Amino acid sequence: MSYFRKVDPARHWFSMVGKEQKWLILINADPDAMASSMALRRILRHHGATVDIAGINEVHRPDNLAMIRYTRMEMRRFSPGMAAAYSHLALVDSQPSHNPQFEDLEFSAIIDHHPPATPPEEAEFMEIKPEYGATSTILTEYLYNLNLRIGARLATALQFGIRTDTGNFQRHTCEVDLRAYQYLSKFADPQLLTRIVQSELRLDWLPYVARAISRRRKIGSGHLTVLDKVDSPDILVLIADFLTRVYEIRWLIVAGIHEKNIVLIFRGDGLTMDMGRLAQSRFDELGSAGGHKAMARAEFPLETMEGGSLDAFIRKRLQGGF
Ligand SMILES: [Mn+2]
Repeated sequence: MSYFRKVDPARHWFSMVGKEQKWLILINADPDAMASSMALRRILRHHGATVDIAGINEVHRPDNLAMIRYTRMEMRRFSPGMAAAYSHLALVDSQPSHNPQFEDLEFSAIIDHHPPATPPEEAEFMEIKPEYGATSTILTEYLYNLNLRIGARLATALQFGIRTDTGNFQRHTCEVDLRAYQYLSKFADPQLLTRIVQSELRLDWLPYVARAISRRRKIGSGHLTVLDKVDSPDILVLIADFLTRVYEIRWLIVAGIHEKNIVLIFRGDGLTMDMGRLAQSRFDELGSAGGHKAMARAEFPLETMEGGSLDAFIRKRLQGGF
């Protein structure tokens, strides 16, 4: 049984890639884009071309940084002057109309899984498959069809790309994504994948984690921790997700101040308390609030707080809510 569809047009097109070609693969760097670019580089190099990868953005998320470090991916930062040094440009996991930095460039290849642009993009070789959860899935099909050996680091990167874009197969995914993931398991390094997935923290976030733990208090059947000012609401999300790992914590709220707003992150087991309803009933009138049973968020201007401490303010708003 064959794992994947036949990709003869791609095979034919790759067969025309030659030694004299100098390729630059452009990406808007996220795990799926990075993994896809690594796979395309593998294919183009196999056909003799020289290949570089460049990202138009800076990577900040610790798991994405871990992916770059542990897969030893080499990626440059794109600048408009770079393109002239290459004979061919490729774009993966994106389309030229998605970003002004791509718009004036002429791409020889575009491989993507976002909905096709209108009017359609143009390239010598183009494959856009919006039904797929990840571009990494398309590249896995190519590697399979070309019968190329997939190294452990590349296979792990592709798995991480598929996992990330499909939210661990919980959203926008199809059977081929699962099959690609399974096929990659033959070559991937599970320890390496775990290492990447678990790189969730940055050293400068640890003081927030310490504060969140020491300030945690019970509130009804749940828990509340209030953090004051944070550099990014991502920190609140990260701490909320981290605390849901504690068995006894059935639901919790992590609150903090970001710029001129108060942000509340709600996490629950989906059984004890409806987080979306709690957020909405208590905080919607102050700004925006909502979510679903297990996850919710509220955000409203700092000036809404009627004096006193943020902790006291939140407790007062929540009174009688559970
Ligand atoms: Mn993608």
